[in-house]
Parts: sequence; structure tokens; C-alpha cells
Amino acid sequence: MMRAAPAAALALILAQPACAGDQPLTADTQHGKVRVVTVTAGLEHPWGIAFLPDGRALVTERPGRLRIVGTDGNVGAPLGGVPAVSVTGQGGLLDVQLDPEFAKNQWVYLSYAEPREGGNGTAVARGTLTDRGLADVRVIFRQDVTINGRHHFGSRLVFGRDGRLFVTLGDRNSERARAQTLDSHIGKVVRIERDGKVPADNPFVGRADAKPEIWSYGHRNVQGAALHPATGELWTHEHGPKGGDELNRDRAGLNYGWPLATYGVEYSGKTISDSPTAPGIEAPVHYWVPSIATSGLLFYTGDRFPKWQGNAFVGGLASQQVSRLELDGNRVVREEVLFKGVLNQRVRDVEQGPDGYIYLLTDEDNGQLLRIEPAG
Ligand SMILES: [Ca+2]
Repeated sequence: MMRAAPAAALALILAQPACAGDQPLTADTQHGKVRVVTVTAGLEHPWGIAFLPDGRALVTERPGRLRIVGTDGNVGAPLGGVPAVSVTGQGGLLDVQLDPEFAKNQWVYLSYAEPREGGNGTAVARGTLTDRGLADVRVIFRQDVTINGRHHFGSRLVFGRDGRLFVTLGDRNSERARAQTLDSHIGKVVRIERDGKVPADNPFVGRADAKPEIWSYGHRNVQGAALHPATGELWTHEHGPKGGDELNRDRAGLNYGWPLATYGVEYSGKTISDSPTAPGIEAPVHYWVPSIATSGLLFYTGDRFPKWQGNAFVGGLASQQVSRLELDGNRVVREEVLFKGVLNQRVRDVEQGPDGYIYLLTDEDNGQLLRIEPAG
């Protein structure tokens, strides 16, 4: 008789592409039926995805692994060279992004909860992708406050059109008041050069009371970021407390309000801010009450879904959905909730593949990479 399969063997069985015989899920949308194809399953809490020029994808798993998923859905062994990460609560290995000149330099950026003496903090490392994994790995950014905590690490990585790197951060939950002061990276979006240096045109450069990396402030926990395809501006979204998730047009030097102005309340129901808006504070472009638990942001620009071009797609964790937002300039004019009751999985990231399809990562023990295609 065979012995019971050990856990490692089970993981191996799970980390296979979906069988060709599996019937893909379908979902109705305002613009026709779509198919939800499982590219692969068996990923442990995947967090971020970056497509390589050849169509394969780098995928992070929160417990600290970086893998390559082939176009056939086969999942490679964990790549070497990934920094040690603090796997606690929401912490671990988080986002992955390619350098704008990846074809030339093979540089890959990772964000993660860095283990430190006395706690942890969000960090960004850059390495060179080789056949054996990441080489010449160096840390280019460290959120400057170490917290012994499990929450609100951010963090998405997005390059501006000028080649500067935006890193979105969180307030670490216990430090919300510091989102309003400029003397730390708590509750901020920062902007750095590819080697971590401070761009000379950052909004607070030269101010003695401010960290020069800061791009914008008053953020709670930013887990979605993308460039608007028409304007090239950074847009972000962030988790509200109970209610008050926000989509923001994230501009230099501006205050996005947390915790002085929010549409949310404490989990206990207690008031946080008397008014959801205040002078000097940027109002969100869109907000959600109740919260959908936002993660992952895409502006769709492909040709597989012509009616969705220019729309924003926002993943939902607790809500197990994707929110499709139609924009008129910088205003949201319509929202459609996709995949509610269809996926029944937490959506961690939303990306567009080089093939023009939309890809989702699901935040589950047995997390999946899903491809959304038009059906019929
Ligand atoms: Ca706000």
C-alpha cells in the first residue's frame, strides 16, 4: 500500500496547469460573456505579477518565493536570490516589476516586508534576472520606520514615463497619525530613481522637515497603482478602514487625507473624521462604502476587449470581485461589478498580458493565475 502523500508531494500535484478537460468558468458582463481560464493553480498567496517580453510571467508568492510561470501554465521552481522576507500577517514577498529597459539590463524589482531588528518594514530590492535566479541583489529603498507589526505594508511598484519608480506604502496600522507628517515614510507614496537616489524634482526636496523621497501623503494602505494611459499620471487606490476604500489621482505633493478625512469609520463603528472631505485634502476620484478591500489596479489598453479600453479595473479581496470603472477624463461615470459569486476567491492583482487579455491573481492558499477572455 502507498503511504499518504507528504505535503511536498501534494504541493507538486497542485502546481500543475489546469487540465485541458476542465470547463472554464464564464461570467456575464454588460459587454458580453467572458471566460475565466485557469492558467495555473497551486500558487501560495500570489501577490504580484510581471510579464516578461517572451510572454512568461514572474509571479511572487507572499511566503517569499519568486517563480516563472510559462505560457503553458507550467510553474517553475523558486528562483534564487530573493531577499529574506518577514512572513507575518499581511507581510511577505509582495510586488514584482521589470525595469523599463529590462531587455537591456534584465533588472527586476521586488517589494517586501523586510525583517529587521525589533520588527519589520517595507523595502524594495533590485536584482538581475539570470538563468539561476536573481543576481547582484541590492536594497534600493527602506521605509524608514521599523514597526513590530503585521499590517499595512503597501506596496505596489510602478514606473513613471520618466523612468522614476513609484513605491506605494502603508501606515503600518499603528502609526496612522504619521501619515500626515512629512518626517517619515509612513502612509506615503514615494518616488525614487532606479538606484534608490532621490529625484531632484520630487515635491519636498530641500525642505528640512520632510523626507525627500515623498511623492504624496495621507495614505492608509496603498495596494494598487498604475499610470493613466492617456495622461501618464499616477493613479492609486487604497484600503479604507470600515468603508472608505478610495481611488485617487495621485499627484505630487498632495495630501490624500488619511486619517483626517475619510468616508470610513473604525471597525467598531466609531467616527474617524467628522467630514469625509476637508480643505487642502484631495477628494478621492471614487470611493467604496462598504469597502471592497482593493488590491491591484489596471487601466486596460488592449484590443481583446475594445469596449473596455481606457477602463480601470480594481481587484477586490474580501469582496471577491473585480470592479470595472468607466472614466470620462478624470471622473468615474459608471461602475460594473465583475465575477461576484463566480470566482469565490480573493482577487489580489489585476494585470494586462502582452497578449491583450486580462490576468488575475487570487489570494488563496491554493492561489490561481486566471486569464479573462471574451467568450464567443
Ligand atoms: Ca483620502
